[in-house]
Formats: sequence, C-alpha cells, structure tokens
Amino acid sequence: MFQREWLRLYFIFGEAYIEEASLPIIEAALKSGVTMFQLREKGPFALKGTALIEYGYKVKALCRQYRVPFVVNDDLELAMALGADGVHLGQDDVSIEQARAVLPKEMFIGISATNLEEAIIAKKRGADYIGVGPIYPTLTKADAKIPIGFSRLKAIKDHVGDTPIVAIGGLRARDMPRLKKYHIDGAAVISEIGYQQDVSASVISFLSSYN
Ligand code: TZP
Ligand code: MG
Repeated sequence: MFQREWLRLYFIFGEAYIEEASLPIIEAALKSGVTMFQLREKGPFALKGTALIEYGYKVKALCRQYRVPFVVNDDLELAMALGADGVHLGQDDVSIEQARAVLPKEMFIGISATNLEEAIIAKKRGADYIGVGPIYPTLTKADAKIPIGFSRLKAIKDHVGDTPIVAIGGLRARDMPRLKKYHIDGAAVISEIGYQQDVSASVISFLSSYN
C-alpha cells in the first residue's frame, strides 16, 4: 500500500543526468534519507535496452538495501521487468486505466499534473499520488511547462484534498517550510540533490527543513 510519507523527499535521477557515474550519488542520497527514488532515464545520453535493464537492477538493489521505494518513470515494461514498487506517468504517457490493466495490483501509480484540471482528473482516476509542477523554472526537464508557483500549488491542494501530493521543479531546501505549511507531502528533486558536491548535506538540509 502506498504511503504518503514516502513523498517527503523524492529523489529522481538516472545515469544520463551526469557525466560521472550516477550510482554513488544515488547511494549517497539513499543512505542520507531520501524517502523514495525514481529512475528517470531520458535524453540523448539515456541508457537503452539491456544496458538500461542492467542499470535499473543495480538501482533497485540499492533502493532495497536502504529500504526506499523504487519507482520507474514512464516505462511500464521496464517497471514490470525490474519489479518496481511504483510507476510514474506523465500526461503524454499511457493512461492510468491502461497502466492498471497491465501492472501488478500492488504497484502504485503516480501522475504528473501541471494544472488544476489535470490534478482533478488524476485524482478521479485514482492516482496514488500526484506530482505537481514545475513550481519554479527548471533546467532539468527540457519540455517543462510554465512554472505555476506556490499559489497555484496551494489551489490544487485545496481541490484534491486528501490525495497525496508532491511538488516538483526547481525546489530547494528553503522551500520545505512552505510545503509543510500548505500540507504538501513533500518535494521531488533532481538537481538540488543529484548535482550537489555534498549530496548527503543537501538531503539532510531538505529533510530537516520540513518543519
Ligand atoms: N517535472 C517537472 S519539473 C521536473 C520534472 C521531472 C524537473 C525537476 O528537476 P529539478 O532539478 O529538481 O528542478
Ligand atoms: Mg513521463
């Protein structure tokens, strides 16, 4: 069963984000306390085929070692092949109904929403959580929509009520108090964890700022 506490600090990463090896970064983040991990492998340098599956197994093993739920972005087949805990789908990916039809019952589904309408539909279709953003401008998603800011994030939260929500896009540790204040379950983060010199310090700073 999906637990909303897993959204507190949701680290998203992959091999294609960085020239150096990504596994030590992922391990440092897991060890320091990120509460969920998403494998998101995109762009011109993305691993593919068996290389992606082999990499995915290594990431999943790390997540298991640190008892952190493991989510795969976009790719249902990869999620099933790896035995992921959940899958994350964007607005352009397969629908939640299609995903539920093929995924094992215990696998949870997260949906991205950029606006209120998408969030309401995701809730109605039974998303286990909704990823809302981008909150701020981000350099990490090439096709990111216009940032929505905190006021629209709050409006979405007011409409979807109890459905677990994680904010995404340009978030830093200093944003955590406002997420808490608005009853947003947490932050999904790429660069402010994955691109930091001191990954562990960044994770600790995020976690200790949600207060
Ligand atoms: N979806 C909306 S913004 C974004 C994604 C995947 C990128 C978030 O990355 P960062 O570096 O935390 O802004
Ligand atoms: Mg997607």
